Amino acid sequence: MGRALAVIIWILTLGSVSLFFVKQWWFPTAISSHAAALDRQFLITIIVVGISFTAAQVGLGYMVWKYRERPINDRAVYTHGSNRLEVLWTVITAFVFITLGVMGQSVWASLRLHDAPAGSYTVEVVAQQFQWNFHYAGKDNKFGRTDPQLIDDSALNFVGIDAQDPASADDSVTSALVIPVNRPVELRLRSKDVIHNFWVPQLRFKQDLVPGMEIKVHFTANKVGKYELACAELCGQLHFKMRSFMLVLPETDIQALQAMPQEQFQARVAELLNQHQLPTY
Ligand SMILES: [Cu+2]
Repeated sequence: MGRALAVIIWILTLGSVSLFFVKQWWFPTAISSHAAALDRQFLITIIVVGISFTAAQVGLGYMVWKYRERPINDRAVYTHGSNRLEVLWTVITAFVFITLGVMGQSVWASLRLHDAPAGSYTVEVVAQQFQWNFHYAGKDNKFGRTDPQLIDDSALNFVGIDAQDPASADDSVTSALVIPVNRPVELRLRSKDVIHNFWVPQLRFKQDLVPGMEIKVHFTANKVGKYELACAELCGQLHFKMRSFMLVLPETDIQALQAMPQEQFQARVAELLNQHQLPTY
């Protein structure tokens, strides 16, 4: 029985590790400029973790095999273990994980802790149960004033735009995110109710939207197309409805959209969403 169990452990280990070599289920093709660095970091992490996992499971199988039950009537022996070994593998593990963390933090920080480059395209994102609202500044490049008191879902004023403010006259709000290709984009993320999470797998990052906070992230998308955008935080009963799309368009299309009044902007976005196909993966 002990031998069979050891063999099962080894087979399970081999099976699960081979999934990573087959790459049948893997990330969709990335479309952001920071993705290569992030994917490289992910690969390094998965290799380090994979080697540790394999070594631990092979060792486990070996112990199961070696100390299997045998038909001899030996008395059990007490062993205390080895403090030296305990310290050694704790230090090695800590060193490996801290090193991986330090290696990965520069990509992470470049998206979040540094200011977006000048000339970035800014979109204000307001998440709510259970929809996305993307607020665009329009041709004046100035966001109209918003006020939580003015939020009125029944009047479709989801982000509380103040119609009295002249800067808000050319603003638009859509449920899909529309951004230019090859130009830095800054998202200012906020939530009206609970924690939501912005996720486009092709961009290779996830970011929480936290009530009471404005969180900024920036990235550059480098491929025109339509991509799925999901809320990746279980945010309530209809969480599954928080699916939307991100459209990456040539700069000229963005300029044209910016110049449109809201109804036209929304109609054009709906049209573009129909024209573009999701990538297959
Ligand atoms: Cu959500």
